[in-house]
Amino acid sequence: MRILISGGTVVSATGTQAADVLVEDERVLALAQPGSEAARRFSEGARQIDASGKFVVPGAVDVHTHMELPFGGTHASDSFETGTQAAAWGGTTTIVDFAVQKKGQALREGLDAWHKRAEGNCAVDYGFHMIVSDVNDQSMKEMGALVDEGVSSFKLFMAYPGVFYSTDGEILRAMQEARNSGATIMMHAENGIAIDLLVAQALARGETTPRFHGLTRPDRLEAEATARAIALAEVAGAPVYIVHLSTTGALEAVGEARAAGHNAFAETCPQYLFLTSDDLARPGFEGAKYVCSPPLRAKEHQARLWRGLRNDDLSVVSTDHCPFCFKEQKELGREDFSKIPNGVPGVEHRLDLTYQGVLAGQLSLPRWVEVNSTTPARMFGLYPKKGVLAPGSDADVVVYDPTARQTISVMTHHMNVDYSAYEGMALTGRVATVLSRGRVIVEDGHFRGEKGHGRYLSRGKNGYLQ
Ligand code: DUC
Ligand code: ZN
Ligand code: ZN
Repeated sequence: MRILISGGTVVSATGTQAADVLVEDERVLALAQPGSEAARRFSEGARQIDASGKFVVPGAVDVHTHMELPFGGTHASDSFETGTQAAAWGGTTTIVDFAVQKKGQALREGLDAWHKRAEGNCAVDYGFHMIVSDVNDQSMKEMGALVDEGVSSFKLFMAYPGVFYSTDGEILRAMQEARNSGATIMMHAENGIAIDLLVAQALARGETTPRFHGLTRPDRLEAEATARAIALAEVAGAPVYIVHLSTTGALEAVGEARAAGHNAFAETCPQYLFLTSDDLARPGFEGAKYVCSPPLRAKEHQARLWRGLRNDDLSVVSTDHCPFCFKEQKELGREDFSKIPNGVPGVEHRLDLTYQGVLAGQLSLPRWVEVNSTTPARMFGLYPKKGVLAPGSDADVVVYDPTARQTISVMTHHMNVDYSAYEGMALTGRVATVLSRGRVIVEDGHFRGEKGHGRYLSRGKNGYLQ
């Protein structure tokens, strides 16, 4: 099967060029000069996709999703089936989801359970990180074996005492193990012990509405935890990747560590670039739609996050996609904000939202590709199979229409959740066509993929440390 994607502007992390993309079976065969003899010969018998006036970019890689995550007595509302279809609609052709080790379980048990949920259900390729909730002799022994079989990153939590939380000693131990096995530790950096006190005090004062979720998780406690996580990583001699970074103070801690030569990395998410604490304070219970952790912050932080994306102190945009329906699920916390399941839906709109940053002059086009595709692929051991359009790479390709207009709405999105955090937001730019391993899975406003097309990805080690 041959596909020729012709007439478009190919955008990579390093620049733009007018080029035709030659796809054979599941792989990119070559990039060719438009109208060249090579492209002309290849086109005989090939299916043609006209990309004139459009960008042709490597499929986006979302390294932070939570399909079906059990949280607060319920489960994230997207299954691997619905969530990966929504990802495909938005040009994301690879996800790396978080398998969860529950307390008392082996890492392997948690990983097996997530394999069962995903296998045969995904529309795009998928891999796993592992959430470590129990740092002990056994789980530390298992880490190296999991790295060898393609699970090369492990998330620890400084928040959620009693659930996912690890002490500083446990974190240091896991980082030492990561240094030895070549794993990357991903950190949820919020001081959960201090936060739990503030939450209890707020509830005792009768402060129960969603905006108190934000007020009890102050940005200083993210900055403090981020600096502490980096210090522990330095002591262990291990790399650290700060997930869902949301504040200026935390970004400064990452920037200082990087300037000093440490292997500190960080991602942010569209919700921190586009939504604010004002959304959490919407009247009535509406703010529950915006409850996630870390919480949405004051608008002042956003300019600094965009700058971090430009100067690489923020290397990746991921979504932390963790949808809960407003009715029935967010509802669990109507009388008590601490019972609102944490998370916002977002897997479908990362490329489109960050493209608004390109239009606003916040990101260059190549940087847009780099933070959404190339760097996440490299950071999590998927490059150059994913994250680039080059001979031999998987033919995960997005044809992006930079002039199309759309308005985000629950009425038209494909995520299995009954609201959009971006309802009514008017955007310029839209995904036109998506290929996953050489197969067209989205075109002309139709989903043409299928459940089970997505394959499990055994990942290598962090490509920035090889
Ligand atoms: N934050 C969320 O908002 N949801 C799931 C877990 C997390 O850390
Ligand atoms: Zn987290
Ligand atoms: Zn998360």
